[in-house]
Amino acid sequence: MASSTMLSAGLASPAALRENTKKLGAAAGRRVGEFFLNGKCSGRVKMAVAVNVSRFEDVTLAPPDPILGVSEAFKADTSDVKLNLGVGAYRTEELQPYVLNVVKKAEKLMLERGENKEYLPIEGLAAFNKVTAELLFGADNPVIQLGRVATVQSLSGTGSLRLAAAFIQRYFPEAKVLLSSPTWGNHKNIFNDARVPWSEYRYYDPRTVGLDFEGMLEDIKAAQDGSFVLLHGCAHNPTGIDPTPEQWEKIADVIEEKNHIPFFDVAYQGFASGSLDVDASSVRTFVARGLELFVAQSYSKNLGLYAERIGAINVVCSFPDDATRVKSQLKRLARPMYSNPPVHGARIVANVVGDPTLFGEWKQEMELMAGRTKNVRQRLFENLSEKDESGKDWSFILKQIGMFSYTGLNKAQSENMTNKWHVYMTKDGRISLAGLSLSKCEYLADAIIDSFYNVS
Ligand code: PLA
Repeated sequence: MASSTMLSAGLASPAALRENTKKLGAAAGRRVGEFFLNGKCSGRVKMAVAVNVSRFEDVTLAPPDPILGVSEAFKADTSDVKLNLGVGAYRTEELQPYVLNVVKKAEKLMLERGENKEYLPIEGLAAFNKVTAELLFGADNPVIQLGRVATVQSLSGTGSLRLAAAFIQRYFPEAKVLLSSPTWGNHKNIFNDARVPWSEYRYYDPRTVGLDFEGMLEDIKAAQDGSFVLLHGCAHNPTGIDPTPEQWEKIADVIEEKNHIPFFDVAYQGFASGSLDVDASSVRTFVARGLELFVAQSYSKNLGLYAERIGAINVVCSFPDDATRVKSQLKRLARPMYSNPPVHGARIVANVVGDPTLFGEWKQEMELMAGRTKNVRQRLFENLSEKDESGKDWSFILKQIGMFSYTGLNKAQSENMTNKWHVYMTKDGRISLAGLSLSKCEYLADAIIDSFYNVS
């Protein structure tokens, strides 16, 4: 059958081919219009009718991703001194990627057990879901004991956020999401693609290079009741500026007063302070007040599982019954999106967190990663302070926490960092300290000072 079809297509006259293409184009056009893109879509493709005209003519070239695109540009640079401070990925002092020893040990165990590769259930690996919620809320937290949390393993932090966004779009169609200004760039893409409207609340104050706490509270207060408020659980990306415990309480007061729904993005638990519990304290503060909330979790950074795509979405509900229904709908949304999540990383997390020895070793390795990042932060501050003859106060770098430093460099200055100094970073002035070594701090300080004072 197949070969005869191919043969007849091969022998068809050009006119017949054109006619066929026209029919195909028309049929495809209907399908696109009626079924796949029901409603408005800015990127709609006009169907081509002639053989030598591409159907993809109207597809415009997307710009490189502001974060992941930096790694692509870095790879293409042949300079010896180049430095990739773009994406938040931990490197050793030798600037090499790091696979945690506990991950290697867990993988060895998995290999010995000869585990299979069958599909996971839609909600993911049960052992993973159990430990991930415990790690976040604390194993003895009543919300866990009472079965008030719907936990679904998803495709790392991003996929978990996207799944929750689809849930919000379906069940809270009137609601808006409030995002900090600035925030991780992909948040906007995620909610845009899920067709969830968003607006921003003030967060960063360039005058103090700190938190605009009053502005933040004012904007959260001014938003329509019942909005979702996206909060970075710890190590705010890109600023590295977190509220203090007292400020978190005040934020919770306003959110409670306005009947808003907190939505935490926890991408750096354990990586900010070096302690899993300290970094989860913002979330736990809100849970202790009996609030309903969402938390997206990621194991990319704290366990170095970047490419394994391991994370979860947790929805804390008022009653166990709600949690059961919410979970069933999260599964309903996940099934046509990606069917079910990957097993390999989920087993690694379950083995590491579920085994007291490996768990202890993980905490040590996490302290080591967070510690190295802090040392680099300190050294960069010292180098900048020594080299800068103007007496500018660079201590804001020390007040920031986590993988990143928000340098205050503008777009042109950040471009100078890359074009002149081969320092790859995002154009908002963010640098990943986790990708920096002590020995490169001096070079980086020279680059920052040159860009800061010689480029406006
Ligand atoms: N949320 C925040 C706040 C993040 O910073 C990141 C990752 C994620 C979620 C998603 O991570 P995951 O999907 O890998 O779990 N941000 C990185 C990488 C580290 C990125 O942009 O994808 C960054 O460089 O900002």
